[in-house]
Amino acid sequence: MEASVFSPLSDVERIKTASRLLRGTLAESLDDAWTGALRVDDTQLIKFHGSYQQDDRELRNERELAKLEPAYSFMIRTRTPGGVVTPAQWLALDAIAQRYANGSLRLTTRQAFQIHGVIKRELKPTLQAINAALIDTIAACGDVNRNLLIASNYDASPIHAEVHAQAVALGEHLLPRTRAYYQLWLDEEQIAGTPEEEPIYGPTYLPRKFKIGFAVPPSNDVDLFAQDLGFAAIIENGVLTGYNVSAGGGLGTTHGDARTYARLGDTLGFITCADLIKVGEAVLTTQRDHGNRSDRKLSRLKYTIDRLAVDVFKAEVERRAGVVFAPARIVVWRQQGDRFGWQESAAETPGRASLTLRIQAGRIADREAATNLTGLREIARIHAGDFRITPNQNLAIAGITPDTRAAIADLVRAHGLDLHEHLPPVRLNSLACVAFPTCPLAMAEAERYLPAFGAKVEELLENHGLARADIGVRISGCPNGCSRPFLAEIGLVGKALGRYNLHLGGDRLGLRLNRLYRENIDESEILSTLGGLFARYANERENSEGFGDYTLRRVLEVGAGEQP
Ligand code: SRM
Ligand code: SF4
Repeated sequence: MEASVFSPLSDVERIKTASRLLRGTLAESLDDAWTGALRVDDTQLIKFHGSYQQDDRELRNERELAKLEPAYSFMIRTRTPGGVVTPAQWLALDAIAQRYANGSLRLTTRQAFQIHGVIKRELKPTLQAINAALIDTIAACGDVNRNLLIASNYDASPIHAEVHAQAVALGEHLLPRTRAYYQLWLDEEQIAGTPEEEPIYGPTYLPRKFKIGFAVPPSNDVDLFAQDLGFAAIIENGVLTGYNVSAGGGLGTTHGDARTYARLGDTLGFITCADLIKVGEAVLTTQRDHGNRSDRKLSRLKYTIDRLAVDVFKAEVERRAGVVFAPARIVVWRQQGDRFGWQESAAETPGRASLTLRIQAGRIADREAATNLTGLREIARIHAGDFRITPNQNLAIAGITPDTRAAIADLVRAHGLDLHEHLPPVRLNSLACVAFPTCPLAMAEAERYLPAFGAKVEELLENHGLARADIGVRISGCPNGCSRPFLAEIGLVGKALGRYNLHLGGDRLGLRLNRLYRENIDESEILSTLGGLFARYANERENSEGFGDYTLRRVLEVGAGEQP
């Protein structure tokens, strides 16, 4: 481990250093019945355990006037690599959400579950219940490698399953080794004098969050180039021979801070499967030792790479891994997003089918219009396969047996889970982050705004004879970009309540960053701007030109060789 050259260290570095491998004073904070909050330093440490302290932002003023502390509660995020859970695990998470949280499940853009609204005294029982279902939350948040994003449809071919298994092995290798999680939440005894260390991370972990994705081309459903570290599976003569490796992707920015930017990963080259873990660890430790530990706005791997220069970074990874990158193999990307509806069985699971459902903004709840949560509970009771969260906040019911197929289809219809049969493409391929009321960083609505905004865009498209246009729309409540809006054909990025920056020009494959087109505009201006653009697109597009490509060519007028 090499000493950091950055000074002064950020406060989070001080907290990690003093934490005794992520323990801090969490035990004392949890025992303190006088407040619903943790001690300030512990609010940073609890992230590594898979939870964030939040408060209901809509109750802030009212509680302040009543001289009450904010309505503190906790969000818990699972570590579910590739988003796969069994029906029994689904039922357990559902029951946990009813008993301890706000009664809904949230599917995330990184194939995890989030539950919101857990109060402090119920954090421990909630985490115990999650672990009893054989799911954990270790490293789901914090300055460590996060939940792995893995190409969905992993039973589509034996290759998908192989990639999934190799990805999971890398994820396990990169898990923190501290026993703090087990001692704090699961009552494991701490044996005095037992040495404990973090062989990969060291005592201060990484400078910042670290994200890995695995794609199986031609599908880029994981938005591979938005990841700190990306692996694109290379299949030659029907065999998985290795991966093209990309590094330095990341989307978070800060309004008005030109030092921050969204960036796509650079392709470093090809490695064989045998070198996957060595290279994964080398990229992570290079970032551990060279990342900025002074200014957290500039500490992601993308900034480290730009500071060092890609070639220097690549040479350092090769030195650490003892692996030389071969030239990258040619990869053809043909699709992004999810394949909705029924997929018939793959050869290795004869007779079994899967059904991918549209879940708007990933929220599974019972509402007057549709009882999605109940429907999925009923399905979990009879389903013999598993459930898979897609990287786009949707849900696949995978491995459906012939004897349950009709019953599952009936339940899907009865509980309004059949949006994929009714919504036009523009509303199937949209994402929205959580934002209000729980996200402390939200500047504008996202999840709660998506259905209404989607309906208005749908109407606009219909008015211009574009009802079937397949356009990707993504809304984030702030420029951190949790719904990956900077890759969208139409991206809305929150600026203030009811106001957004409008970004245009992404492609439909997640291979190009979009550009800021209009700043700080409200709904009426967004819709009138889009209406005008749709009218032009309807008349001026060439052949099957996508909306993002069209806006790049005719609206943003980006010339060849000058891609954003
Ligand atoms: Fe995110 C912070 C939600 C995917 C970039 N993100 C947050 C927090 C935890 C707010 C906070 O720090 O207190 C949000 C919690 C909201 C809530 O109430 O639940 C939050 N992020 C989410 C989720 C749930 C969005 C969703 O609607 O699905 C996604 C959870 C993923 C998971 O399961 O692990 C989520 N976040 C992303 C992605 C997309 C991705 O990873 O593919 C990004 C952009 C890619 C990237 O990391 O560059 C993303 N989230 C951020 C950032 C900006 C990081 C940066 O480099 O600047 C923050 C803020 C931060 O870290 O300081 C953030
Ligand atoms: Fe919160 Fe911003 Fe992420 Fe949305 S993009 S969940 S508002 S941090």
